[in-house]
Amino acid sequence: MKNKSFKRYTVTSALPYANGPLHIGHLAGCYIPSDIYVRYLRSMGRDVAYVCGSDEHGVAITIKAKKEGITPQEVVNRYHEIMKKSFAEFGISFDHYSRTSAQIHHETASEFFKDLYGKGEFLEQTTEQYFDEEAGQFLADRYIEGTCPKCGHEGAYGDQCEKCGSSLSPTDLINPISKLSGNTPVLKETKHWFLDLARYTDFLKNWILTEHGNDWKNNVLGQCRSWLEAGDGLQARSMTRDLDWGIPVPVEGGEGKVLYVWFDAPIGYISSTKEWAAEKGIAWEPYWKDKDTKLVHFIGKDNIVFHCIIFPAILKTHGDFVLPDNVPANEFLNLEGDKISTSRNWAVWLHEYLEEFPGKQDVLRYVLTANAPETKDNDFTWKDFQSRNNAELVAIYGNFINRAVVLTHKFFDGNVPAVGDLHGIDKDVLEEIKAFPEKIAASIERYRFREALSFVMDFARTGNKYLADTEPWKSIKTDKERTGTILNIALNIAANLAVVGEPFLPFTSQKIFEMFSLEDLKWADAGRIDILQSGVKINPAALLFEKIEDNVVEAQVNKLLESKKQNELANAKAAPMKEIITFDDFVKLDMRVVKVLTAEAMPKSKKLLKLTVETGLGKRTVLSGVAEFFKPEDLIGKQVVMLINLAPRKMMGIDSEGMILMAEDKDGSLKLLQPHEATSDGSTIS
Ligand code: B3M
Ligand code: ZN
Repeated sequence: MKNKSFKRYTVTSALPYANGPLHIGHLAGCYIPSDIYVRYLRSMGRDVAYVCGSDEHGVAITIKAKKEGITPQEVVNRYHEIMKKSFAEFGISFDHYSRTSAQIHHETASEFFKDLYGKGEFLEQTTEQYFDEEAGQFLADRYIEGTCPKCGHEGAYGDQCEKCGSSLSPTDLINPISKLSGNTPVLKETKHWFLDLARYTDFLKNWILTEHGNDWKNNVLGQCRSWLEAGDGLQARSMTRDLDWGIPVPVEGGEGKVLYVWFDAPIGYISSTKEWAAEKGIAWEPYWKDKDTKLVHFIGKDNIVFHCIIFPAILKTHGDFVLPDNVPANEFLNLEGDKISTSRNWAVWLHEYLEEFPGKQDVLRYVLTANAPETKDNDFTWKDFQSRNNAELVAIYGNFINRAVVLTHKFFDGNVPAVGDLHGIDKDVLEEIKAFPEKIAASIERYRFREALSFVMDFARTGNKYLADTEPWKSIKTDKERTGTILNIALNIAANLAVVGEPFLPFTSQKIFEMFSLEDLKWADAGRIDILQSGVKINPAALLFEKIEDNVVEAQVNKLLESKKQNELANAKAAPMKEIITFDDFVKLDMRVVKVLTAEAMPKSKKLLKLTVETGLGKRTVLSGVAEFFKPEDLIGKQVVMLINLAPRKMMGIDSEGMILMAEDKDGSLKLLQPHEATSDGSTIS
């Protein structure tokens, strides 16, 4: 709702699947944006519930468990803790972080299902679903892959296509393959409970396209419009699955079936709020049922259908819940020009980042916000990470704060100087200070965090320019009072910057507050030029940012390239077989075990070694392209396999009389073929 004032805010961010660690795509997609928004709301003194938790059901978890030979509960226990730790380390300031394997969530999701079931909202349908006869189970969601009927992407899952965002059913897939056995599945009857989404079309069209047609992001409206206005309309979607991991279907006939993960997961926001409220000893209902509550879901674009179509339909049907006021979904972040991929290890993992850049969480928060994929997919590059750190955080933000503090210690022994007569330049900068907080707030309120951060950086530039223009390091020589005025203003700009910068760079603002012995400053304090009173003693300058050298980011790029190479190797297929030959063709080949007598490098060749070998029929000279893989001395005395009746070839003026046989590995490296024990030179191979 435009400009409606709200009593409280319930802010959610997508529940991350507990099947792997977090990477920069997670932070950029929804966790940094939601954290910026919530920190700002708290600074504005608003009543906020910021809830999240681990998404612990679904096939992604059971596939991981099967792959590692452990239980799904063991998988989620591991990653629930890892993710919770990463969120805390990066200052993602949830009020509560729960998990969907928690009892309270099972109860809450079951209650929702029974409520819809009791209202007759489900279509109970027996349909044909894909079944893997070898694995003996139905294939739900990520257990089955195939070609997306909408965009042709060959890795589409049974419930959605990650490439075009389409929501799918397994039977929509072209050329479906079971991820369990690799076989083509068969169709088999099974009963499930379908949400007849078509029933909600009019309500959804009005609520989304009319009520929110002007305040939701275009990328979100575009996806919703494509579903709501699609020719075949909203399709009924199954809200249950033939799986043994998840929340048991709580109605007659539900044995052996569980709730679809996307039915229960968004209800996880409510369960998390319940847990949080119980711990605080307050009621949870106002945060989900009071019309004066603003509900905002922060997600990535692949979750739009679940948060804008399915979950609101469920909330609406339940009847007494508020609907999201906004769903500011981000697009995807790519890495060095390629899609971030857990399976290909093409990612910057948060735990690894912290090992390699300890204390630099704010640098990553800054870069991921400045480059956030707010309206289109965007790309993270280490070069950009380095240049933003060096040219913006070090050279502007940090340099300004540092100069103001260091000069105050140098010229005034660390005491905030008094303000004397104001010159024109002082009055101008004080006016500018007053305008920034409102400008930044307006962008945050509209979920434009990149824009808001650019205004914060402009604020720092203003401070930097004020010092450069007033040159207190010069004025001190002739006019101490004037210098004091300048530094007082500069220090108060720094204090203001810490307030408006806190949502984006919380760790840096904390350091500035400590330098100034300031606590509990709120957004309302921003714009004031007397936050730091004259005579107050400030602490020594703390290091806020430091230059990142070329070799550091080069190492990161090389690490990615190495993981790409390893991944390509792991997935590379063996060379295709050559055309079939006859036995008569084979018997023409005379392969023998031979012994290497001498070996030497060939001048002017990086690849060739010149060998003399004992073939059992006499000595031969052979040139072999193994110099990149073997030192000559490593070959002498070894028995190897040689094709001895290959016509001699002149190479570099030398007749090579035959060929040493090698195994070429996927990475192109050559391996010797040797008898497993010594044998006579000239032993025939057949
Ligand atoms: N677990 C995250 C994903 O699709 C999914 C979000 C649930 S939010 C209720 O990557
Ligand atoms: Zn697709």
